[in-house]
Amino acid sequence: MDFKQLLTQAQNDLKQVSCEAELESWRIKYLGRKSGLASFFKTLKDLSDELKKRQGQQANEVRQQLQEWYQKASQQFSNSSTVSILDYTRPGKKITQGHLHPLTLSLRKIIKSFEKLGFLVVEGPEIETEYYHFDALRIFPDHPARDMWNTFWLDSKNKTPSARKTKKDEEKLLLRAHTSPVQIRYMEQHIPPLRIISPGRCFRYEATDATHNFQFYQVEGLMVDEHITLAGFKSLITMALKSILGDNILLRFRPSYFPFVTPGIEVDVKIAGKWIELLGAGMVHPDLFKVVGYENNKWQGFAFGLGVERFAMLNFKVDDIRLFYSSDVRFLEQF
Ligand code: FA5
Repeated sequence: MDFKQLLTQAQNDLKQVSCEAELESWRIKYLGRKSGLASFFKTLKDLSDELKKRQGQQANEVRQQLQEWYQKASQQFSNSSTVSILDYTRPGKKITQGHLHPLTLSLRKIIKSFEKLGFLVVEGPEIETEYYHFDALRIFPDHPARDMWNTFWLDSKNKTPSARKTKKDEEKLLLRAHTSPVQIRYMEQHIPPLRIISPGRCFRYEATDATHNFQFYQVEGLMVDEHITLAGFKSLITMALKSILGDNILLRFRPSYFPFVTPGIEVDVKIAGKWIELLGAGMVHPDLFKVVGYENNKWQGFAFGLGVERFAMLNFKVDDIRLFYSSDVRFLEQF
């Protein structure tokens, strides 16, 4: 086989190659399984030992040379092809942009409207002790009102003895079913006047329906000062709710019962001919002030706890609370 001629021909052919497809044909012709060189390697075994050695070596060198040329050329094509596939005149790919969850949007709206009224945002733990969640709020063991908060109790045995620093830490643990324990935690640490809201997740061991979920958000509110009245609360909450839901809403204040307020009320809003309960509220029970060590008879306060999902349902006209937790993109994309 004339290796010299083969190399010259291969080199000349390579000069004509102008795209990747042509280079591939070139590779098949000179390095492929059916190439002249490959056939030559097959005949090598029939030659004498001396010829086999000499010609075999030459053929190997030729193959190496061809492979080198091939690699160089294919590298050039891959460099230039990245440039050629970029067509700046084509319209770009649409990037789908993420956005906030409707509950986050509602929560932010509620927080903003209370911040405008001078309320400070504070947080409390989602895992609570029986003391803060029930006893300090006058919901004593065996009190029928405990049934109002269907509770997820936690296995507190897991708590290590070193983590139990005080008597209160030995209490049974639970997932909070309302944000009211934050009232006690905050008042223990601060003296009035105070004005706080506390947004957060709550959990209830109950069957779900269109307006109830086992997990939901509440925003707790607490204002303590001298000369606080229920009338004052009514005007403040009306102002806040109108700024969140619009000036045209109709509100209804109903008497209700919660052990930690006296008197207790509930506030409903009328939507599409139906009254929907938005929040529970009332004047802080004087026993709570005793529990946190406030001076006798000096302070009054009001507290409220509102359901964020109910707001989101009204705001976005969603008729089933469970949709917020479904992670269904078809639902979420609408906000
Ligand atoms: C309470 O949880 C009281 N802590 C509220 C309160 C605070 C009263 C301060 C007085 C003073 P209630 O269980 O009614 O009350 O819940 C308050 C609001 O949370 C309800 O009006 C409702 O909007 C919302 N909510 C309650 N349970 C659920 C649930 N399962 N799913 C969705 N929202 C709920």
